Formats: sequence, C-alpha cells, structure tokens
Amino acid sequence: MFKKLQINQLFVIASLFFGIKTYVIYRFLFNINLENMMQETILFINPFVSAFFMFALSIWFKKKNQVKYIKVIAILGSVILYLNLMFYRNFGDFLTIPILFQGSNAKDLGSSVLNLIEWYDVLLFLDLAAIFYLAKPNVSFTQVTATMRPKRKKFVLSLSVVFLLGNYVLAEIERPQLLQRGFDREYLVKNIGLFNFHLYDIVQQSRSKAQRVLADGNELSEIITYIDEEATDTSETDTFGIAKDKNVIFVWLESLQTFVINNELHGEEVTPFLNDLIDDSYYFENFYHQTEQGKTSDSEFITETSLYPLPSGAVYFTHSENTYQSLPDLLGEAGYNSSVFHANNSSFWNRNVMYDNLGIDHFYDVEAYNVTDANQVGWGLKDKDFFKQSMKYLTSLEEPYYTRMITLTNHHPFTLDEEDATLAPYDSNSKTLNHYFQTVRYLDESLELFFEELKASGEYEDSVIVLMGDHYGISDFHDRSTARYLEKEEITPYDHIQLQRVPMYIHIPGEEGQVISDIAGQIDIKPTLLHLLGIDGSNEIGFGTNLFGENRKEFITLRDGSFIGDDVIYTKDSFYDRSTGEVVETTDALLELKERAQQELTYSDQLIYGDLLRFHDLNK
Ligand code: GP9
Ligand code: MN
Repeated sequence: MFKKLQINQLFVIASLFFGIKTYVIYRFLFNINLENMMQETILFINPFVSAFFMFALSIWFKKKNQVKYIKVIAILGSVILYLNLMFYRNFGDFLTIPILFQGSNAKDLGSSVLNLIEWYDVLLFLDLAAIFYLAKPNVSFTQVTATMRPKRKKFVLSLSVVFLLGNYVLAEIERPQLLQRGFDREYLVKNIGLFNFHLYDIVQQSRSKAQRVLADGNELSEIITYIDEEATDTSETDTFGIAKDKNVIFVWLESLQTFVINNELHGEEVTPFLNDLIDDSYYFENFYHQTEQGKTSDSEFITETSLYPLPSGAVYFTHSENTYQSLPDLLGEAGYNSSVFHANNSSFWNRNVMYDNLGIDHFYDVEAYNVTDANQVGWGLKDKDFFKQSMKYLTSLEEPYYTRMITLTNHHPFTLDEEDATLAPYDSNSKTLNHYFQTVRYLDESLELFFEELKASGEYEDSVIVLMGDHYGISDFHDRSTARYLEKEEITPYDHIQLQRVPMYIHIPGEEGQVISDIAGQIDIKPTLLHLLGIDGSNEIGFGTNLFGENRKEFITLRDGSFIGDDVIYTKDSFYDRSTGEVVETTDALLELKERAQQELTYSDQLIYGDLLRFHDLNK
C-alpha cells in the first residue's frame, strides 16, 4: 500500500524529525534571548542544516551499515541534546568539555537530576521512535536499500556543506568574529547550533591542553628573573597602606575614553561629575587600556592578574582552567570577601567559570536584578537602575569587601531612551560617535547618583572607590568624525595610541586629590591596589608596577605591540615624540626599548599558554 522507503529518503526524514525536535528545544526549552528577525531565522535554519549534515553522511557507509549509522546518530544526538537540556535547567548554561571532566558541576547535578526531568520530556524522543520504526526492515512499507549513484552522493555532500557554510555566513553577519572571540556560549549556540558549539569547544580545549602538556617549569625562571629586574618596584613610599582594611568598590566604566573627560560638546561639559571628581581623587591622565578581542573580559583579566590578555580570542574563554595568582585570591587571604555586580548573563565572556577560578566569592549577575521593558536599553539594565538595585546587596556585604561593578549602558551602539538624554547628540557623519556623548553623559550621571547612594548608605566613608574605563568605545572606523570633534585634520597612528587612554580614578574619601601624569596602564592596577591596602605582593608574578612607586617601569605595552615610553610612543613601525606626536628618528636605544617592551608580551603569553603559574605555586 505504501511505496517502499529508500535510504536516501530515510536520511531526509530523519533530518526533518530530528531538526524539528532540536528547534523546539532551542526555541522553547532553552531560554535563548532572540533580539531580531535575523536571530530568529538563524535559530530556525540551524537545526535542519546540522541534522541534514549529520544524517546525510549515512550514504557514504556500506549498505548494511547505513541504517545503523542513522540510528546511532539519532540516539547520540538525542542524548547530547537531552543532557544539555538537563544541565541548562539547573545552571542556565550549556555543557562544555571542562565541565564534563572537572565533574564538580556534574556532581551538583547528580543530586537533583530527578527535579530536572519533566513529564513532557518523553515527547522529545518521539522522533527517535519514528526513525526506528521507519528503519525497521520488516515494516511493510519500509525497505531500506542503498541505490545512490556516486555523483548524487557527492551532490548531497556538497549540498550539506553549502547549507552549513550558509548558516555560518549568516552567523558571521549577525556577530562578526564569532568564532575567534567566543563571546558567550549562548551566542555560539544560537548562531551555529549546539553540535557545532561542542565541536568548537573540543577544538579550543584540545589546543590549549596540548600547549599545557608540553610546558614544564623551566621557562619560569627566566620570566621570574625578568620580573624581578624590570617589573618589581620595592621603593617605599608614604602611600603604602593608606587604605588599609577599607572596602574596595571598583567601578568598570564601559567604553569610556579619556578624550571626553574635561571636554565639551555644544558648549557643555560632557562629564561634569567625573570632571569634578578629579579634584579629590588620584587621577591618572595618561592611563592606557591594554585589551584585545576579549574587550571587557580582557580588562578584568589584566586588572586582577597583572598579566596581558591574549593576542586573539578571550583568555576568559580559552584559559579559564589555568592557575592564576589573582587579586581576589590574595585579598581573600587578607580577610576580604569579593564579588562582582553585572546585570548580564553569567555565561557572557565565560565569567561564571572564570570568576570561580579567580576566587571571586559571589557574582550578582542578571538574575539578581529586576529587569523590565521600562528599565532596560541597548545591552540591558540601565546603569542608574543597576546602581540603585545593587545597593541592597552592597550594604549587606561582609566587610571588608572588594567588589567590582560593571556598567553597561555606554556600550556600542550607544542607544539611549529620549527621556534619559540630557545632552544633544553630536552632528558628524558617524551616528555612533554622535550618540556616544549622550550615553557617556548618562554614565556620568549614574556615577553621581551612585556616589550619593554610597554616602546615604554609609558605605562611602569606609571605602576606596576606583573608577576605570575598560577599553575604547569609538573605533578607527569613526576616525574622520573623531578628528573633526578633536579639531584635528586626521587621526594619525600617534593619535590612535593616545586615544587608547581611558579614565582611571582612585578616590579615597578624606584624601586630597592629585593629577598624576606618569604613564600607567591596566597592568599596574593589581600591585597598586595591594600597595594602597598595605598588602605585600612582592612574591606575585605579574608585569605591572605600583603606580605610587618611585622606580616605575619606563614603558606601557599595548597588546598589539605598540608601547608608550616616557618620551616616545612606538606604533606601526615608527617612533613618535610623546608630547608633540612628531616622528622621531629610530636609534639603537629606541630599538632596544622596543625589544624590552615587547618581550613582556611574549613572557606573558608563555605563562598563559603553558599554564606556568601552576609550577610557581608548587615552588612557593
Ligand atoms: C558584557 C559587557 C560588555 O557583559 O561586559 O562587554 P564588551 O562587549 O564591552 O566586552
Ligand atoms: Mn566593555
């Protein structure tokens, strides 16, 4: 009564069934955030594209194994999906290789496994039942035979690869550099699907595991010698311990660059609060960010480890299992309790994993906040609401505490609700730059509000408040408009480096302010904070020096190999006079300085790739 099925039909049917199931799980059982039609579309296409690829491979097997292969893939795929679903129900995140092998999370899961199963989960295996039924040789309407000609086989294979590539191209359009940078497991899953995400994870993890296996502790001694000579400053100054036992409230200023500080737009100050704050803070006017592709997460990494981030990818993703000597760990030993406040998914930049490793005691992520349509814009909760809602947690922290608060509103594309804009936009060709000033002003106002809240709650007096820009907000792409704003003809390579300056404030209530012009960078934060808190960090391996020391290093290296010296700036194969921006002649002394500045990057990379700090720990 029915026409008999053939293998080529079975794999198509299997792909359809399995694709539908996968889509239902992605769309309705995971809580994946979909912001636009493009994301909806990719999420819809991907399950079928992946399933088609997996099942279509069946035609390359020997006749008798083809059906077996289809069954195995269907089972395996279903198990992977279902395990992820259970894990997701508990942790709101996807499985990764380290989690599987590390076992700690899985153990937590073990105890509550029954709670993670729902009655309707049975329906998630319907596709399996159907595939198995259709594949049965005795079922009257089924007879599986392999009759495909080689030409057709190749066609099917090419088709499945083209589908995959198409999916990848769409993902790249939606999220440029998705695979290089990783961003967030949720982004990866929603753009390339769970199965491709697992492959990606396997490749990433094996790469870094291999480098780790090959390393031994021998490389370490040369690095330690270098650090002792170059990056350790044991000079005594009267600032040592001036903030002893105080709380540290460290605010991350999203995308804030120094060029807006003490600057104007339409005759108005862009950042009135931050301008005034200079008067009673240590303000570092030549402070550089040193981040790369890992953006905010890179700035977090540099700050808390005094190591450089990696030349590509986010170290928070690629080396989250390494041994580090982190600031929170060290402060923990000194009796501090540590936390991070940030109203975003905990898996973004793999923070949930990395924070554990860095010894951060508590992460107040998006779940800790009440985010509504009215109080969010752009990337999420508006900064003013973020600070307001954080207060109840902040005031309940056990003292002394070290806490980081990561802002979000001043993030590309710098969108703001009209009612929150208190500065008219700029009027250049760059929409991005035009709106940047408005969100910067909003950030400035949120900080003012936060300081008021801190004072009202009594947290202010016992705390050191640190404010730091995480990285640039305006990229080279907007150079023409930036040049116009800065009243320059063009942005030269020298200007580009100077634009990498970000604001850095250390505000100690009761202390007088001071503007410090010495060159400084994010790499210096860890030793500087330890110094102010009166904690000995001389055994720590790191490339920064205390910003209050006398014998500071003579250069700040940026991640692309450019560096800033006391008198020169090096970038793009040329040296520039630091104060005038004029090209200066290359001398042997300058080349030697360049060698030294860049040597640090190599050492830092070696430490991370080889996970060398695990050996240092043992020697301690
Ligand atoms: C995301 C926020 C912004 O949680 O920190 O990240 P960015 O894109 O600036 O790295
Ligand atoms: Mn950022």
